Amino acid sequence: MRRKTDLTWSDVTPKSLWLSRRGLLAGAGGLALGAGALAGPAAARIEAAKSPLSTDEAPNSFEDITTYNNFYEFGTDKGDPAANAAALTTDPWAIEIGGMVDRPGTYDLADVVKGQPIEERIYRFRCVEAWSMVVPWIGFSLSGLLNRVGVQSGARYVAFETLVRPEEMPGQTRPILDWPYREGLRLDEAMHPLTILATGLYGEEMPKQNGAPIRLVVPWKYGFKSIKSIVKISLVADQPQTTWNMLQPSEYGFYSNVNPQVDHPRWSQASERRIGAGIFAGRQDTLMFNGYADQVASLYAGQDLAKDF
Ligand SMILES: Nc1nc2c(c(=O)[nH]1)N[C@H]1C(S)=C(S)[C@@H](COP(=O)(O)O)O[C@H]1N2
Ligand SMILES: [Mo]
Repeated sequence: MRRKTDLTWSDVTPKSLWLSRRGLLAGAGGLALGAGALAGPAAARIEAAKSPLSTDEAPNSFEDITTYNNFYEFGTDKGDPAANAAALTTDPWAIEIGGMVDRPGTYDLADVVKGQPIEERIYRFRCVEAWSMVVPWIGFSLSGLLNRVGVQSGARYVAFETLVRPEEMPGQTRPILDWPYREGLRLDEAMHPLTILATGLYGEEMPKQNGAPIRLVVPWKYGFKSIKSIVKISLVADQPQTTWNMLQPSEYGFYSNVNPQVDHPRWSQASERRIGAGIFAGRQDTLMFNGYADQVASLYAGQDLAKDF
């Protein structure tokens, strides 16, 4: 366990130094991590290879990423997850993988991760509420896991569910959302190399407020698609029910691709506020598919994205 007083190097290292150190380590063999010597007592480090899929935009600070969160199981204020998530038991952890797969079962977390190449993926992250961050995730491509369990030919979608445990998740004692939190992807979206299961960030195990021990990250979609603390993955034939779409289908679509041309009914999606940029920074333009259009636009060829929002 990491004690409150134990700061790790990402807490205490200025971003510029962290970035230059990252560059140095990259030169020294392609591994971004292994900086234990700087750290003193630290949370478990995760070794991760750098990825060409990372952005070179500067990551947000560890503090921004871990204190400004949406995780309604712990409350609806941005500070609630950081205040309440420490109580969540994340070890042991298992994921039930089922539906149209060759090897269904309940897999321990270690077994889920086993054999998957762990990479650092520095991604832009755009919430539907029109704020954004840059996060140095650690994880592996969801496709690697799906290939391992064997996707059967009838499967067209992947459905995900978060843990239900109201004893540890105070938000779940109230009907804020229809628990469990549910999300889903079309199979081609799930198999896309940008789509990852993240087990950490800033080179450390995933902080609980960010979705420990394992969460989805789909960087070209609004943040609510990136479901946290996953306990169930199902391969299914039909488009699954998803939490925000169930709550308000006119406002939150199944696809929820970042799209500056399709506004939310109650606010514009044309621009965004970068968390941590400072009060004088101003808003920045939101990019089609959150800047990942070159990689993902072809998935939606022939679709009307105003209709399939
Ligand atoms: N289980 C669960 N997953 C969730 C949410 C949630 O409330 N519950 N919030 C979503 C939303 S709206 C966003 S913006 C991101 C926030 O991720 P972060 O706190 O790591 O930035 O998590 C998404 N995944
Ligand atoms: Mo969000």
